[in-house]
Amino acid sequence: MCIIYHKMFLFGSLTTLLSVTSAALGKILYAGVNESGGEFGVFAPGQPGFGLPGRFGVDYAFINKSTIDIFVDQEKINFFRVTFLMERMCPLSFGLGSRFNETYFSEYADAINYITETKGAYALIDPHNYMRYNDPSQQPFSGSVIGNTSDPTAATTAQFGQFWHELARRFVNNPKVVFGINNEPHDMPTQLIVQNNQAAINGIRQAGARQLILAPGNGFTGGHSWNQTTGANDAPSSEFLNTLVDPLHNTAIDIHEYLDIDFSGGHDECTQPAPSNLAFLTTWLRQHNLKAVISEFGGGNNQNCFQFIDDMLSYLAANDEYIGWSIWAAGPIWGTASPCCGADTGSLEPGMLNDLGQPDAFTTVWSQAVRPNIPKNLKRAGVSSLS
Ligand SMILES: *[C@@H]1O[C@H](CO)[C@@H](O)[C@H](O)[C@H]1NC(C)=O
Ligand SMILES: *[C@@H]1O[C@H](CO)[C@@H](O)[C@H](O)[C@H]1NC(C)=O
Ligand SMILES: *[C@@H]1O[C@H](CO)[C@@H](O)[C@H](O)[C@H]1NC(C)=O
Ligand SMILES: *[C@@H]1O[C@H](CO)[C@@H](O)[C@H](O)[C@H]1NC(C)=O
Ligand SMILES: CC(=O)N[C@H]1CO[C@H](CO)[C@@H](O)[C@@H]1O
Repeated sequence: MCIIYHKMFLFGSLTTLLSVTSAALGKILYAGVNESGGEFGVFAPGQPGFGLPGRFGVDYAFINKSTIDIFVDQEKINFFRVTFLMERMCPLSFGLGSRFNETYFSEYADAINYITETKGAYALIDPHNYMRYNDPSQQPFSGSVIGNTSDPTAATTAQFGQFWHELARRFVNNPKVVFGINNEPHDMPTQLIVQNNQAAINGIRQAGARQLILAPGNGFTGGHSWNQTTGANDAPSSEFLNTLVDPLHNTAIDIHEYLDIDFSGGHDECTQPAPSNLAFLTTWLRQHNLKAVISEFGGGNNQNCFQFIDDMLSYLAANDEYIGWSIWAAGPIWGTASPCCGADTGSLEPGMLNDLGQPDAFTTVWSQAVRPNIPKNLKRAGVSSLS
């Protein structure tokens, strides 16, 4: 309680004390939640193509507008990461590129426009594809790695650039979108991630879009492993992610950081402290004059995790290198399932129950550990940006 009070005072005072406090105080511009559901309904080992294209509102859905109302009107957050599946946006019969399934796009655009235009919040556009395309049946491991020139069935880096050019073109006049290049690349050369990221940035800027871009690294873009090899000896993200070129200087690093033993978000116990695990990343960001958004993190329904989440969000608020965060996850069709942090935690969708018939993580994790850390002075207007 004491800590919370202190933090509110600091944020409330930020504008008046700017010159005194800016060195010590970070500036979180975006705070919010993942809206997951657009990628659902395809997991079926051994059955590639299962659930494609899928049925809107049955196999997949993007948001519940009433939920968005609760988060914006009552919780005062300003940031939603909205997932979709590239195999639905670009059906396999079209291939990855600039030809979209207009039905799926319009369903997605309706969610994005509701968040941004009706509610005035920022929406992070998230192709939830692990930098792979053509077989989501065993995500995160199935599908050809984009740009793998040894795989004749793989989409090319150029196609990925065309895909982003088209997506950005369609949102070019919406200042409140943020472009997340891809969810959690892993087990691929880090140099190829950078090539694909660069193709996406080029496509977005060539479309005339000026909004904030988030670029992921390797190893599921984990912050704790930023300076480590991941997969089968793939180079650390820290060796390459600083080489991206954005002519508008409006690209930040996209980081995921879970707090359980293996950083997966699969366990209900929190044992990995974010402040020490992110220390290298923070220094690297500062050295390269870069910013980061933690677009996925989470913790289970227990006091220990509440403390770990509070420690993490306090750390992000205190370090200028971090400009936003969104917790995993709410979404309209999780039901009693748990997107993160043990089977009994439940989702962050307001008003739902967990698998035991008890209130879900919106009532527990969100109210105990997230709500007290929602800054009062989030960015409310203007083109999404680093400041
Ligand atoms: C949307 O959310 C509202 C408010 O929590 C709830 O009453 C309603 O049942 C939800 N609709 C769907 C389709 O889940
Ligand atoms: C496009 O999406 C709609 C809605 O899911 C689906 O009915 C249709 O078959 C899809 N078209 C293609 C070519 O996949
Ligand atoms: C690229 O494709 C080749 C041939 O299918 C495969 O052996 C290799 O593992 C792929 N590389 C990655 C990073 O997936
Ligand atoms: C990565 O950074 C951490 C924290 O600074 C440090 O303890 C660790 O030794 C570094 N690992 C490598 C491989 O450089
Ligand atoms: C840690 C975590 O919750 N990861 C999830 C990321 O999103 C995919 C797709 O919805 C889930 O399958 C993962 O479990």
